[in-house]
Amino acid sequence: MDRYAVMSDIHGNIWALEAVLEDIGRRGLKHIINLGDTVYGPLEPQATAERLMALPLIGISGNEDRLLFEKAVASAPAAVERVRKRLARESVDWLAAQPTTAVAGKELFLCHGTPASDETYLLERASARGGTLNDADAIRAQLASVAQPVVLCGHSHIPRAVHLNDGRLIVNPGSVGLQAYTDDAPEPHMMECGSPHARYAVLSKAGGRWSIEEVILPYAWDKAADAARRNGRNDWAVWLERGRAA
Ligand SMILES: [Mn+2]
Repeated sequence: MDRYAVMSDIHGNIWALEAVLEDIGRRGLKHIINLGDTVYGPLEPQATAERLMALPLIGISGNEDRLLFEKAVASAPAAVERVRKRLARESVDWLAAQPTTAVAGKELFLCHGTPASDETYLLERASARGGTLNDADAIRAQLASVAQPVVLCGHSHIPRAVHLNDGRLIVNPGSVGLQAYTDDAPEPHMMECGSPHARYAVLSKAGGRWSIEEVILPYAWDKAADAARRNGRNDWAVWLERGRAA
């Protein structure tokens, strides 16, 4: 039987990551997939990178990982520069070495946003009121180049399993480390899960069919929120504590 633990959008939340890795260990899952946006944010980017570099992960990068290794130092926004200053050179190199998409175990295609863009939501239309499920045609159009029957994506931080009428399955495991946020680009919008619990997914194939288990775990979100406040991000602290964008 094929079994995978699928994580995404850890965002430097080492406390949530430890809770997820403990659960993965308890279940004896050997194959771990990470869909990117791994360290960016006001939490513990270096500790998160060190923890993950020691694991046999199948990993890809996300749009906010990319900011850390791609932009010239002089042109990077202050928030990006703050995170980069806290990362060891080898952590930045490790992020830069991750591909933007990957294939795992023949049937799984991995992307952070869509196959073509790490900053486009595959499954949601984003608005000031949150993410709503995208039309099936719009999702299928984004996946025209993908041959695999299962697509794993992240980026929106909203756990979902979507089935297309061509038989394909798209799974977003949600976010390990950040259950709500607001963003200004491409237009002001927000995402929220409604609880601060860490999230990841377990995919298993049995009898020729894939099952998805969405795992929702308590962890020390007060510690993560304290770290955000210490680093001057009260907005992150509220998102972390409440799983709500405001
Ligand atoms: Mn992202």
